[in-house]
Amino acid sequence: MNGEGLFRGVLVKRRAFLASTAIPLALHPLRSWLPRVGSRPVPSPQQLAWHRDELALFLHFGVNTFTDREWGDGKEDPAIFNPASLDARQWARTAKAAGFRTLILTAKHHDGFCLWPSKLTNHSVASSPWREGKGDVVRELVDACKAEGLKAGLYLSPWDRHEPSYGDSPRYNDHYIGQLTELLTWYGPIREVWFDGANGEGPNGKRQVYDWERIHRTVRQLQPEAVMFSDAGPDIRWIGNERGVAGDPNWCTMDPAAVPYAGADGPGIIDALQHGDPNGSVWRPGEADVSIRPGWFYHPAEDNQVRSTENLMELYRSSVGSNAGLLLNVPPNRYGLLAPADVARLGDFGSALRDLFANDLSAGAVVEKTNSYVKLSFPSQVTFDHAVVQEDIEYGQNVSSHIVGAVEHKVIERVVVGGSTIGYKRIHRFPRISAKEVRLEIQKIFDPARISRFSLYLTP
Ligand code: FUL
Repeated sequence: MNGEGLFRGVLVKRRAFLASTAIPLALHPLRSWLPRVGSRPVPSPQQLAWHRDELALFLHFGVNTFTDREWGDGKEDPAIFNPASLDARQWARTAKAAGFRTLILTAKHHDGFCLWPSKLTNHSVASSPWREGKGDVVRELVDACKAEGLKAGLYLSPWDRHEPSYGDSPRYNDHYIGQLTELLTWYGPIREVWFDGANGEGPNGKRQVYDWERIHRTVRQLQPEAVMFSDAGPDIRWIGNERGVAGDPNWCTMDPAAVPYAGADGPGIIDALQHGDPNGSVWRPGEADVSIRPGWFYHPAEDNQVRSTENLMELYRSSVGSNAGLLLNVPPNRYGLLAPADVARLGDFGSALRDLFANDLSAGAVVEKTNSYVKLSFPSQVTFDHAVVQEDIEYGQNVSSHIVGAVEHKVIERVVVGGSTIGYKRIHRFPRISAKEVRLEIQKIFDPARISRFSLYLTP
């Protein structure tokens, strides 16, 4: 994980270590470093629910699945879309069993082919032989989510390489809002709307200018419970890479001017997305989108390149465990099913997550808690290799530096691991250690921090 191990292995005298924490927080010298106290942004109820969901499954599916490409050119014949045994319940069951809470489907990718029978184009499932032109993948997704108690989300690519009006900005913007309106009014609750910033030229040679303000307004009006994702939020921001790795530090707050619109390019943008901004005026946490395979769409040649369970666990630590959401792409194949290798891997990932976090060792400790530290005292030595820390983000994100220390022998306190931000969740992994006393020390803050969890685990 990024930044993990900053202080790993550093030995300090117990007295010196304790001295650094003994000062009441209000008098702590680092307090003068605070740029601002109070009125820090907090999450909306929808954002809070999104944080707690942690895991979402991304489903890239469409004509590219049948052409073996990543980006279609919009000239694909709808007749090629014909999944032999599409079963959205299989997607939802697999996701649920592995602990995922939301399914996000590419209702339209850059090729413009619509997985629902849009009234605004013929380039859709209505023109394909699948279910004799009466099929609707969005409907099947939504129904499957409902049946499994999951949330449904949709990706609607603004870049459309098929639609003739693309590039004629006002006309295409009307078309796009029309498609968005279909998706957000025909299918009941949609909980995440995912906007990609890709932006090209239309057949007229002009670059399309998207009307983001109108797009966001439309979503808010039609689905007030939904969170909107893009480079520029407004609710959830892109984490700045497609490797599933959040920045260190990673703030949920952001300066909206740093990334003014989806697809904005230039110096400092990736940095702003990776790290957020401790002084940012809006709550806009990062989501890490990453694929279980090399490509976003299913390619038979990648069947033996599915990420390992250990790699997925590492992704969990570098995203959710670094204060971001994880949006893991698992693309349906040409049958319209998640491929056997992916299903097996997701099952193993779910079990590994459950096994790792099944036994919270801190349950057996006497807990001493102040504003600046949490001390766990055990009746006898415990052995652990993970620490999970959470801030109560309902009150904002405030910690910018912390360490975990352990008393291994009577007089030596060892700094096990150090880190910067905590936020919704911070997971530290380190070589096994045995101790009778373990402390979380909050070193730098913006406002007084509320630590809601300090747990220890041992990899089974
Ligand atoms: C990108 C797209 O161009 C990729 O095809 C994929 O959909 C990814 C999630 O977003 O910007």
